[in-house]
Amino acid sequence: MKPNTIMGRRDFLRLAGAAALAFPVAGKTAAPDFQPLEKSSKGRPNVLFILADDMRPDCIGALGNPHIRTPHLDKLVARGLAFTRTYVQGANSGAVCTPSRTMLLTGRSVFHFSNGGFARPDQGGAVLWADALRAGGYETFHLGKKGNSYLPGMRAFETCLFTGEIGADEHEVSSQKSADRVLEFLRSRKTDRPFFIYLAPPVPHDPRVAPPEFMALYDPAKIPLPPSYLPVHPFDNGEMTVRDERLAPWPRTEAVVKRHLADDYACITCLDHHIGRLVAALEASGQLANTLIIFAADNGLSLGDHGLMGKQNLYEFGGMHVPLVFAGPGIPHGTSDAFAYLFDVYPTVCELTGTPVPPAVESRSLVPVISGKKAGVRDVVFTAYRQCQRAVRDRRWKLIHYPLVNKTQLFDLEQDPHELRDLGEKPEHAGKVQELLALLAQQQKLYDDTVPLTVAEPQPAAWTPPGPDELPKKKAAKKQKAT
Ligand SMILES: [Ca+2]
Repeated sequence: MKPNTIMGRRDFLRLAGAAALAFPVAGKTAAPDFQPLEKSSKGRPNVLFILADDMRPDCIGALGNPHIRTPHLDKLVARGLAFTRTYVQGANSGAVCTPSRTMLLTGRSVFHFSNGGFARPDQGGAVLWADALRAGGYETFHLGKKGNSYLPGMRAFETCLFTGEIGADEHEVSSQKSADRVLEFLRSRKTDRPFFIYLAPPVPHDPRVAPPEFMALYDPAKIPLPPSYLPVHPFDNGEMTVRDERLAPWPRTEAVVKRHLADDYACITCLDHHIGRLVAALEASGQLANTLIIFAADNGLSLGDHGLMGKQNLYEFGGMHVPLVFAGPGIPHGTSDAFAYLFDVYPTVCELTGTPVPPAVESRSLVPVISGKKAGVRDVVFTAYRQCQRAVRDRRWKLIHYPLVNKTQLFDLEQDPHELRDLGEKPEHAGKVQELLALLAQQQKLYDDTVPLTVAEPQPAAWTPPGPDELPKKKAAKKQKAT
């Protein structure tokens, strides 16, 4: 998705500012029968964007998980629109957070920025999300983790706080202290401008600890295993011993996986509780009806699925599939199975707030779906992980290809949403594999992904886990650099 023109950042800000003055009300592409904004006295909705860190798409009660308690996210889902097929486009690093957040903050594809891996040095034309909203008349506020993100994108916010500066890097109190600081910001605001808050605490990222009252809510024995649970991944996906995968020993026992799930759920329920405090404060101050709230996560996570424990894979319940919920003025109620990329949030928020979308933004506004004008904005989703994994899916079929071991998986997601039955070697599906490999190559070309789908000397796909004497000690594992 290449923009037709690359407008300089300064030029865009000048023009965006002028456009905001000339067209202070949203809906530049809205149909006459769709009014995305419930106009306040100032005519623009506030924006509260909450970005969880490492959260699976199946960890919101209202979206079908009866084992987790998320009453406030449930309310958000009930009065909003959940995009149930939202994906991070890919990662050029084991620290999936970094490319994911860079895409969000720049609106640029992972294949078009240059922090290593397979990326190309093409970031020059980017207009940062904070700058776009600020030029559109917003007061911009950021509070999030500093590591594994995109510093220029965060520092572009008028107020940029890092969780480490307010004692919120400590995971047990991170949700609470982050919410406290946002409430302080809301109380102390002096401007008439609407706000754009970007809140990204390091939760439920490991170490998965929450205050005892939340940890006590979950008995690991009562939490079911993921449908795709396996003790060991059946082959080498190119990233078998990355930091996250070393958070649990091999084989992944049922007890260990359930413990990880319980801890993860406790951290999410704690985050949910503090989201509830923010929503209550907005309601008490009369601002809730005019505040667009968006909840998402920077990446997904495997927790025993397919024998994996991290986000360095392309399974549906793996690294790239994330939750995404919009709620607020003009947002209909329900769920959408339209394909979305997480970084679609940038142009979507622009359009919902009447802010011009910078030409350099490569993702797509979801407003045509939100407004009911279209069922979707793309037909396929393409995802990537470093040099070793590529995937493409349509509404029924999904192919994952591993170039370094020359292995291809094919799943019928209609019949097999948890990817339990690999059809890639079945002769009757050879045509479908070829069709999807061609579609994958087409998507690579579209986004300038130059990673070859075949290598000269593929490695054997068989894989044996490290033995117990090769495992890191528990404390050492926790101290490993976060991804
Ligand atoms: Ca993350």
